[in-house]
Amino acid sequence: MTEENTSNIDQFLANPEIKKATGNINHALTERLEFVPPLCKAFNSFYTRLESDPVYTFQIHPSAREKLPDIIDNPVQRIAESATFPDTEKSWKRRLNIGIVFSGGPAPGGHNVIAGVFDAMCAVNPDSRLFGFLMGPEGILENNYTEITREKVDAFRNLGGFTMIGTGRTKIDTQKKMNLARQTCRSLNLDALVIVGGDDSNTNAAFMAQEFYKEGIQVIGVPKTIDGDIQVRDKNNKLLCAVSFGFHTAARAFSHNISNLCADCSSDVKYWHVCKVMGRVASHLALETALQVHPNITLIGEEIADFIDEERIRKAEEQGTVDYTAYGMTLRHVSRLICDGIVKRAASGKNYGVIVMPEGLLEFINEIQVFIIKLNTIIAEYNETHDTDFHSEFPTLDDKLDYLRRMARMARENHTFSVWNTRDDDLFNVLPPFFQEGLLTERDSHGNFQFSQVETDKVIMGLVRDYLKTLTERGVYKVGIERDWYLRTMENGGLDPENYGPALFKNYVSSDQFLIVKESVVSVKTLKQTLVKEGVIDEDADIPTPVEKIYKASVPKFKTQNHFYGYDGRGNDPTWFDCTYTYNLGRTVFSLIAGGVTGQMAAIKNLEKTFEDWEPLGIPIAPLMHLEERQGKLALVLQKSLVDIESPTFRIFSAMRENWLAAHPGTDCYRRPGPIRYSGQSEDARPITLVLNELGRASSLQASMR
Ligand code: FBP
Repeated sequence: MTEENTSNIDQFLANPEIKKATGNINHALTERLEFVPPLCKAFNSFYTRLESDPVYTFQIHPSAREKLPDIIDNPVQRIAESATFPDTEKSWKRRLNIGIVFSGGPAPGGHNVIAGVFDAMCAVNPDSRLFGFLMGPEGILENNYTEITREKVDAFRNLGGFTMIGTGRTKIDTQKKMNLARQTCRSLNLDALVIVGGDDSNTNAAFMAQEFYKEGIQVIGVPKTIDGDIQVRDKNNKLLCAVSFGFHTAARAFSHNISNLCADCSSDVKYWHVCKVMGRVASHLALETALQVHPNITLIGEEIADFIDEERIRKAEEQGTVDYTAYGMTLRHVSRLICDGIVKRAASGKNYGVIVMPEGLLEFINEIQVFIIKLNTIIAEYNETHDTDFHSEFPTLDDKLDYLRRMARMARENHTFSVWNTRDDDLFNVLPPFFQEGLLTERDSHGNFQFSQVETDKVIMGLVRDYLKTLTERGVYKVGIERDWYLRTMENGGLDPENYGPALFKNYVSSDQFLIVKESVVSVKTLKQTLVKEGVIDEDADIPTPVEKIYKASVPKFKTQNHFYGYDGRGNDPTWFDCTYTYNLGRTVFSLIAGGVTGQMAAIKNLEKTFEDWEPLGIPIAPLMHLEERQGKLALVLQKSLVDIESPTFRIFSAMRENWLAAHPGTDCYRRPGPIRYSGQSEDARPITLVLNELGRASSLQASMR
């Protein structure tokens, strides 16, 4: 570049209009930063007061009582508005040092949690300080933090991501790590530590609350995860927290994109868009996306696991045996369900569509779940026995397969019990290598299987493709031919449609809109044979060109495009619901800290109702724990909530499924939820899952449906 050019471009860049057009600050961002979420009624006045609520009780696991003795009997704390607070005003207004950390995957709204804590804290005592630990719990262990200032908070209000302080998946799970965390808390003179995370991180929060109980460092959890699997009910099924934050935004983001795919595929009618949506285990995101978009096929893991094949059970009973494979679906069965939908739509001329499947689907397929558990155990045992890391010892897939093969062989030769036997090895070796690799992938620090690393969609769609090939060969998978087009094509070619129709189509007389070529016609050769047999052409005549054209239009091409919706949605700027929910969660956190409690999770009750009914509260974490298999051992963790297939929402979804498949002539039932908004309530006021459950409950749909 010449000197003259350089100075030209410099002048150009200095132009204020160009600066504005190319700058990082745009109108949409400024508006977002300025949005002020409304506050729950409880936060109307300066003070809040905690009120223990004995109405809510929990089924306590004995192991939780043993391990978390000082926080196990914590009650639910309601947060109430308080005009005056004479007795404890002094302690309430004391100068506080609070630490906050994000843990696990990002979820839209995290910055507003910080903003809520910060605003409430500063309003009460401007000398209080908030420290953000950097890059997740690792920041606590390494005393790596930043002081959160108003400037930082203002730069991230209502914005997605966890960019302000970052996040990470380190687990504080050993005494050594607990001691490091204690040192950090002491060095910053922390009064309270806030852990914003999912089920595992809130589990961590409870253990830290117990550990720091005697020194008076409070630990408060915040329910974060786009997966939507933190939902809390008490022993009597009373709902305390309907959903974790971030879920709504992620689902809306996926839905907006997937609805665009609906528009795409129904325009050029040539693709099936296969959309895998995040949700490590639970299928809440897939269900909400289905309700937002009405895709043609949606798989819900919890339903697949619940399936019972009555026919197999009956057959086994007749033979005096038990068929365990009759419970839950196999991968093959799932693929057949999809094929069924595809074939039905094709018959109505719709050889395109949208499929939504949850990332964690494999968890619900028995045969795969068994592999996951066995491999979890093998990897954990190897690491423990050899004090090393399985994945570094066996870096390639071949190395890993070799190790498994040796295990199976030893068990066979020595006649000993082994988690991995020859049968497992044989079955595993039939799987495609990319899938084997996925199942052997490294577990996260909490011992969770990393579903996002497995190409679930590829596995299932591979089977779908194979079976569709068989159905094509059998003449079952065919594209329906529109009667009008058939008539025009024949007449334009100078042929009598009435002469050829009954010979060519199996429903020429009965159907008025879409005609299906006979099953016996699966090639040009069989087409000719059929036409000759039906007496419409002579043995030595050629197939008339229009007839061949019509036949070719009936031959389906199965073309797919795969999409993964996850990281994009969890980095999205939050919806009105999540902006408001998280800002109020932040306020709730501060009230719990000021009220002196520990081992509580900040929550908002009545999220399923309209905003006016929202009630902030603290939920004790310890009583929510149960035992779960982690890294080959039973561990005390917060229980994940899965999709309840008896819930009104699921029942309604299930009832609508046939409509959304739209395997009939006419338009599809796609819904356009539109882009995410943070202002105005309308679409972004609440997840549809919550709305339907609430409406169902209110109209006692749930009871009547059972
Ligand atoms: P959290 O439970 O930590 O919020 O994370 C949820 C999630 O987004 C899952 O939906 C997904 O399977 C996983 O994180 C992906 O994790 P990673 O960021 O490690 O790839």
